[in-house]
Amino acid sequence: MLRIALQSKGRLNEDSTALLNEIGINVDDSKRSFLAKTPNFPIELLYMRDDDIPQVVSSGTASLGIVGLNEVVEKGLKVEIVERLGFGGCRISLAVPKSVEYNGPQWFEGKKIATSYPSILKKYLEEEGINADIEVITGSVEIAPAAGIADAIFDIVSSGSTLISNGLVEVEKVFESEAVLISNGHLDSEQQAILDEMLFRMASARVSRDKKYLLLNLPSSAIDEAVKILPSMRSPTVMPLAADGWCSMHSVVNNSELWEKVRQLKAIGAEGILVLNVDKIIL
Ligand code: PRT
Ligand code: ZN
Repeated sequence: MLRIALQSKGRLNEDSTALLNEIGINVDDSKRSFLAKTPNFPIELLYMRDDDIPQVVSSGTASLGIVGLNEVVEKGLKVEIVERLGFGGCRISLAVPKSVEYNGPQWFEGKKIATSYPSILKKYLEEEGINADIEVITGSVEIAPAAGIADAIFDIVSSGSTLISNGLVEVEKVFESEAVLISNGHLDSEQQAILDEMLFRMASARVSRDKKYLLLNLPSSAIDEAVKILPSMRSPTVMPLAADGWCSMHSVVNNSELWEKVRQLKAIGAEGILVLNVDKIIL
């Protein structure tokens, strides 16, 4: 049995649950309790506030956790980053009131900066050789300058609209974050095998996301040219059609290249092109 700590509610909850479901681990979010078992996979889900996840993983209460890299780095506890998960993307930035004349990081010298991420900010200020006061605030950091609590803020930004609506301008992007899978590195062999199975499924799911399955009819004389356009996983599948001189070709292509491939295939006589979503590619 492997216990995984997840955010109970908030920005990462939905995507964390969706990731587990995508890799075939059924999570019934509607009926969940603080500690929930999954019916078809040997893991236990521990739901909690994101701030507490690095601590419960580092202490061994949970073996794994899904949390923002920002929380992991801020807490500075001993955990391993097993995998970057590609959701929950954001940055932690310095922002100043739009009325000030900003002239680079030295502007912050002697200023007061409000943040919920004092340790990441302290490291940045040290690296830049800036002396500034750090005012730790746990919520609504963006109102600090207007409320007279601080001269500037250091906070999470994603679309940037919260900054704009509070009359602030993002001036330094200090830290890039996304959701990560963390471990305390103390898994027994059974737990490691469960984690390996999860990572294998995640890798397959990730590869499948960008792929499309392509089916088309082609004059048999154009097979060689079509194989050059569609290298596929090994080589495309070719099957004869009932009509003489024609074949059907099946292949998997990157979504980003789809329309270019379609154009090239049409140019060599491909017809009846079908594009299907790929659910899973097993690596
Ligand atoms: O209750 P709990 O403690 O579990 O949750 P929380 O309120 O501390 O965190 P939550 O759910 O807001 O965020 C969880 C994680 O999501 C963060 O630690 C980040 O890793 C990640 N994340 C991604 C974000 C954002 N995007 C984000 N936009 N966390 C917070 N925000 C805030 C931002 O600070 C701003 O105030 O959302 C607001 C809107 O952002 P804009 O730039 O889109 O306007
Ligand atoms: Zn939190």
